[in-house]
Amino acid sequence: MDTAALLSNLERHFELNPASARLLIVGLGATGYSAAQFLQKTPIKFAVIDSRKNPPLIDNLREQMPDVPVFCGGFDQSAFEVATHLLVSPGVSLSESAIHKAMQAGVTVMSDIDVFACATDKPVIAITGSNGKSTVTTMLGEMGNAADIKTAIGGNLGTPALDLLQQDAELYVLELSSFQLERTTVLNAAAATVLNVSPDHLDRHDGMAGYAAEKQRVFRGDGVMVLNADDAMVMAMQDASRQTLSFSTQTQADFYLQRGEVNYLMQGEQVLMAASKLRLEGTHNIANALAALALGTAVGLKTTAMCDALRKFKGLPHRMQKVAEKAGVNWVNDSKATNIGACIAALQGYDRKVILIAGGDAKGADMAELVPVAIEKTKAVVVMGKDAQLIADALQNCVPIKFADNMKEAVKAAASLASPGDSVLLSPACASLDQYRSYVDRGNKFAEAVAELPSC
Ligand code: UMA
Ligand code: ADP
Repeated sequence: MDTAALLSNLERHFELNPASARLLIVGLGATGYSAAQFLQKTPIKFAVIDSRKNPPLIDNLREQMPDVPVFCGGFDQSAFEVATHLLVSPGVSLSESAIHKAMQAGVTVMSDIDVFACATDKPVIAITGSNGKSTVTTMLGEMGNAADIKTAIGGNLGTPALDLLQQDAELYVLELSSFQLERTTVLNAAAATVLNVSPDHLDRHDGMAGYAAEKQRVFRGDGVMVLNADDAMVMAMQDASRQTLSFSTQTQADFYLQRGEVNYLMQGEQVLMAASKLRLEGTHNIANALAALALGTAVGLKTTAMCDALRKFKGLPHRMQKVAEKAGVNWVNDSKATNIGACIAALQGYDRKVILIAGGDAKGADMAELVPVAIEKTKAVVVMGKDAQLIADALQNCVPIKFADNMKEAVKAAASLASPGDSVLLSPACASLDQYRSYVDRGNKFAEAVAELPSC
């Protein structure tokens, strides 16, 4: 799409007149930097603000865009006062007082996803949910490319949406977080899904209802809605006037798991593939595959190509990844389980009790939800991090608990509890940022600590 079409879309949807608009990019992380790079190629005047003194990309910005005004070290109200539009990064809360005041004064808030939507007329698949987003987004990328459709994947997954435009793809697959959706108004995805809703980010949203409402925004527009028939909160989002495809591992939906001597992935009466051909563990990954098949079907991808891609897909690191077998004990890294739903799904995949390592920042979630699955599926739980005590309080009297100060200690404690044939699962049910740079850092530290254990 050319710049004229982009500007016309921005003017139509956001009353953004390139001659008079003053856009302020709030947050200079991956999102803010990609927005600056993109806007620099347009006549729109913009500035950048970040509350950190030295945001990581400041040097790149100053070097490549020396004329762009940058404010660091706080949210200076005067920068907000001259702005007509704010492009707010997902990590910045809309309840920040400077943003709140600007909104009250009539300034328009938008997201990088809005600008992306105004900049492309190619089909977009939009994926949100509490868990499985990255897995399903990556599956669809492989499916699209297997079907010879040039497919670009990104968004919350890592590559900011605006950077994807450089790939000039025929199909875009976006993983979207509740923060991105909360400030997005014009994305009209050809197919969209809320994979599931379980408690997460409750420290930033207005309870579960508020969190689910942000997720539901993924369905804005008139594309195909892909719904999880096993999740009541998702099914409540159904709109009878819209084209819908459902998926389920429990009942006969449009795409479903047929259980029998051999379990099959089905589309109506048609057998798509045996579930055993998936290389990923756990029923939740069968749900992910069914969701990806439904989304791909909605945009016209060929079934054979999609199934080929699924058969080859090995999964992403830090999600139920076996890192070692030591002294007959299996060590599994599920560091990406940053909320309770992911931890529950991980535990439910086991048919014998495991030793669980959990903890970190619970983000306001109620750890009591872990009790039934902990009783059924854990032999002992090692807790660590900021909310270790919260988890211990919830699980005391149910399972033996051990405290650890860091990953090395947690791994040692788990090793002392494990016998040959056991599995030790790092599935923290919490964010990592209280002790680690990211879930990747946490998963790597786990693998390193396991590598240091004696082999027998
Ligand atoms: N900032 C402020 N003030 C604040 C908060 C942040 O100035 O109060 C600044 C920070 O100093 C920083 C910038 O804003 O310089 C950071 O922006 P950001 O936190 O929005 O992060 P980005 O680097 O733009 O990355 C974001 C997503 N991060 C978040 O939503 C927190 C990335 O998702 C995403 O990959 C990227 O955009 C590209 O789309 C990461 C994530 O952790 C993986 N997501 C959360 C999750 O999956 O649970 C939602
Ligand atoms: P997201 O991008 O939504 O965080 P990922 O695919 O990265 O999703 O997986 C995150 C965590 O959730 C991992 O621990 C993974 O094992 C678990 N998970 C993946 N899919 C599902 C699902 N459908 N339901 C519950 N948990 C899941």
